[in-house]
Amino acid sequence: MKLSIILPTFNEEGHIVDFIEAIRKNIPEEVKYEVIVVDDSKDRTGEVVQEKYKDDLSVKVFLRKKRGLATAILYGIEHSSGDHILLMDTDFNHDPAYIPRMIDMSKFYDIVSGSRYMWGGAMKMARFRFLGSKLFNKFVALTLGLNIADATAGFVLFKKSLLHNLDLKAIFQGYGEFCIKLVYTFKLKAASLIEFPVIYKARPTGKSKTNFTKYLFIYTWATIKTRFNGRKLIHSTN
Ligand SMILES: Nc1nc2c(ncn2[C@@H]2O[C@H](COP(=O)(O)OP(=O)(O)O)[C@@H](O)[C@H]2O)c(=O)[nH]1
Ligand SMILES: [Mg+2]
Repeated sequence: MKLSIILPTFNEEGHIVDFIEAIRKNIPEEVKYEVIVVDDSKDRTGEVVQEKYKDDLSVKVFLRKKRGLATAILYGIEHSSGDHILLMDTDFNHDPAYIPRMIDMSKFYDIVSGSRYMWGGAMKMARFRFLGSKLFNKFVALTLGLNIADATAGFVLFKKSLLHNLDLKAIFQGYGEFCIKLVYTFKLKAASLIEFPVIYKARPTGKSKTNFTKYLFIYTWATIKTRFNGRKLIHSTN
């Protein structure tokens, strides 16, 4: 396995090096990996990573400096060389301590997906956001026929070959709604998926970029569109 860990960053200067170090500590010795940072920050997140890892070929940094979470992730994937992709938020919400067990599970499943809303999972934040997001995920599962508790965590390890013949430009648009479209196309491909419980850790520095109410509307609309047009996200020709 070669693992490409894609890290989109926006103003994560205060903890990004600690985060990358925590990732490296948790990758088993026998696993080859690369860390790909795609930085759009106004602060010096990308530059700090560049300086720290200038002699380390396993950490690549792209200073994109234009907003867009989903397009940043796609950019990282397009510049990756691994056969497996791991997507993570860079603020410790997604705890690198889970990486070893995700790698283990990826030997048996095409997709390994962190879940806040199954037995053992949790997210310690405003109750309104937790319940809203949990309920929204039930709506996603029902609307798209996905047997999944958490389609929007975005903490996911999958085989890169699953991206073959997907309309990646149409999937990776906007903010976190790409997760819903991606998992839907994976389901259409009959890929095997396992969810495992994750507990979100608190972000050590900086601020969340998610305006929950705004994104609830955007994600709901994306889910409805996927229900009716999702099949078009897979090209039938190649
Ligand atoms: N490259 C890039 N990363 C972003 C952008 N917006 C958010 N992120 C990153 O996306 C991840 C999730 O953002 P966060 O603010 O933690 O959202 P929350 O966990 O939903 O509160 C973090 O790693 C952010 O740095 C963006 O426009 N560009
Ligand atoms: Mg976060």
